[in-house]
Amino acid sequence: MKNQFMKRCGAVLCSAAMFSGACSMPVYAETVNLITNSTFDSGIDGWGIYTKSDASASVSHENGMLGLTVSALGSVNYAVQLSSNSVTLSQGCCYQLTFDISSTQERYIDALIQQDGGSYQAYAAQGITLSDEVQTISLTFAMEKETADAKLVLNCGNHSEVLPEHTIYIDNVVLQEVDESQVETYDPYEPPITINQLGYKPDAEKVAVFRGITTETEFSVVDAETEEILYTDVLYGERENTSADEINFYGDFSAVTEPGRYYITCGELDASYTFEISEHVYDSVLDDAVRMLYLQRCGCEVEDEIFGHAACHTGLASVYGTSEQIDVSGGWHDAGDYGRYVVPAAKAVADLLLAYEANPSIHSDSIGISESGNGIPDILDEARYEIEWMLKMQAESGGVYHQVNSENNPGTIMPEKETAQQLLAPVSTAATADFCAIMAMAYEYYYGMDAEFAETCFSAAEDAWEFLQAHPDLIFEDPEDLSNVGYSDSRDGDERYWAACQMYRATGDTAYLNAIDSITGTYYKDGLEWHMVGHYGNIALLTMDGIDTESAEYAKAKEMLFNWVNVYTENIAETGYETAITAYTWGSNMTIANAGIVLSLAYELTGDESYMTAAEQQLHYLLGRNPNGICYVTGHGTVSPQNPHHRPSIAKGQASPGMLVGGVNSDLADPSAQKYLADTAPAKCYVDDEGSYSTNEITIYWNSPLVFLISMTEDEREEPLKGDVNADGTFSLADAVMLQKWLLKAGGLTDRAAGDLNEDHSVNVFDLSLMKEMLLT
Ligand code: 9MR
Ligand code: ZN
Repeated sequence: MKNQFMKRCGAVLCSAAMFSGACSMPVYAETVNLITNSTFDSGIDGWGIYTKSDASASVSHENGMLGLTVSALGSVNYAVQLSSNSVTLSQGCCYQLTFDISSTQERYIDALIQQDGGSYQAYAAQGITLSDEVQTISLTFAMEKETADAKLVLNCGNHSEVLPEHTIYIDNVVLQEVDESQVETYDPYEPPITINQLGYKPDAEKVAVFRGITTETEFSVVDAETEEILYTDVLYGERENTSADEINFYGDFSAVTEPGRYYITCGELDASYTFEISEHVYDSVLDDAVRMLYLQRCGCEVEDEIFGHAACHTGLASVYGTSEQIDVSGGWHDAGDYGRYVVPAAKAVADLLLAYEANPSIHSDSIGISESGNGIPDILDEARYEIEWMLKMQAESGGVYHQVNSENNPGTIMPEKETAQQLLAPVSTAATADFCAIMAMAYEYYYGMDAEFAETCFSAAEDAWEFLQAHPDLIFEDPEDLSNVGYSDSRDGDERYWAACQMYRATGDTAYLNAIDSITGTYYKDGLEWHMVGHYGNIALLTMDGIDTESAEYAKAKEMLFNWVNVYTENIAETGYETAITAYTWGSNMTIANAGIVLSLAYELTGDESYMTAAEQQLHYLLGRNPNGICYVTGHGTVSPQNPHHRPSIAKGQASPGMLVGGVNSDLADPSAQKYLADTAPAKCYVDDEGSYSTNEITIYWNSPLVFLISMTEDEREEPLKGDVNADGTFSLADAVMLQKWLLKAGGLTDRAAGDLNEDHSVNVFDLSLMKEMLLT
């Protein structure tokens, strides 16, 4: 077991002694610099520039360096390219590129080793933030593709920054073959038996996915405390999983229902990670996933031992194209960056409100946010924090500003350290319609606890609605001179549909029903994503009290939802890890959570339990039963992301808890993904590196569907019996022993929530002393 544990710590970036495509030569040839003019001693021969027609740049020879002066950035990152002479790279060999670089202007560029001709594919890539200080960049890579001619290319065009003319200086460029042991690779441990690392509810279907099977035919479930084999069964369902490039088998242990801690063994394979069976397995990840939003709060002091910070981004923001400045402080930072955008915020808030509606008792008032203990479930307090910010984003016209952000993203600093002027983008109809839908929801959800606030929200929704009617054709485009923009959405029919559905649900007024009918495109009635929100409209109708279930609107909403239910069900039957999707793009973990939500709604509407099982399978994927064998939520499960692309986590040198990362993305859309995943099977394209924003970033609207999914799949929450950490129904010495072992990292807790005796939101040594005191008296 010890050895296995060592291997399990292998989910790190390391120098690859085990690199698979090993260099064909026993010892690497010689250290010849493949760059012909590397020191620019007598000129810049051998180097060239390319500029797209909308860009402008020139090269010069200055102080023994090459200077690239960029006067116009053009529209794309490769609009200005500096490139070296052509070199031949041999398949299976390893190379190191080093160079010195600085710039008169702080900015971002990409350095690529790219095919010279053909498809211009990248063999290696690195993103670099330049400043006037000279940095030595070093990039080591293995040439895994066929032998080909290549070049060093620096993409110095438009990386979404507005920049004045500046000069980039480069010197001492060396590209040479090196020993393969110097190549950094990403070689994480892949557990042969994958399970939901958090565990399973007693009555859930429980199926482990196996790989690397040679002769094994059976598996066993072992009690982690007693080491006793409790259950043995046969493996079944051999299946070729092409997207993960492996053969899968399955082991069903649904028959094990007794609460406890277990692991699975199978012949010579490494045992699975230990997991729990308990009614409360997802309580703590749910609480943390909501609290993550608290940690994303902007504009107020955030309290947390590690991630707490003073109020940030509190200055007035400038309204685009005017001299006006307004207060839009508040809300949540969207993601790993500090922008605040209405469009993705709407998805996040909708998910939270729907999560609450789906399962009120599961949402406690003690997750550790400022409002904990105020008698209102924290999830509603947290959603309201964002709603109040959204209210500030509404202009007098009723239209809603699309976003607020600084001109450039800051470095990896805590938010209160970013003091740059905040800029508001113009009003967009997508943001206005999303806003209208959210305010109509807020009216409904908060009426009972704060009628005045609810009325404020409703009147804001009406103003937004008026604006939308007055601007049927206003198509939003990001102004060209506004940098750092995101979430552009010029197709607003789906947002308008959602707004109409929520306004109808809030008022019962047939005028809104007519508005629903006037939106005919099927495309508009689809999607639970930031840019496609039609299903939120469908959900509003399908779960509305007193809706006419015979109506055309209801029928259409149901048809739209079930179109996807059918696709998902087919995919689940065919994919190795019973996932509802077959292609992995940016934020695939959200797509999987969304699919789980749709499936659980199908269960609500039909009572067919197979849909609920299918929904739970999506949760199992997110929490560990996946080709990478990782629990994608930080701070939960046995192995979870350590290096998310998230500024506070990078600033503090540790992953902030409760964040669902974007997950597998086979498009390799960032330099880190390109560097580490070039040869990786599509369903495994994920790298736990802070540079991988296309696989390892976090967002508010990836966490929110996780919260919604858990709320849909989990049963109602009963208050745990205080102190009963082994969940055997009584509080006894055995609980103190379990807690003590857990504090010594020598075992787990079956019910963590029951251990928080002093209700300080953490389970620690103080709870143990309290427990001992209680047992002695
Ligand atoms: O989640 C967004 C994804 O759907 C897009 O494909 C991607 C590229 O445009 O952008 C994602 O959103 C990012 C946003 O643009 C900036 N903040 C971080 C977001 C998550 O990566
Ligand atoms: Zn902030």
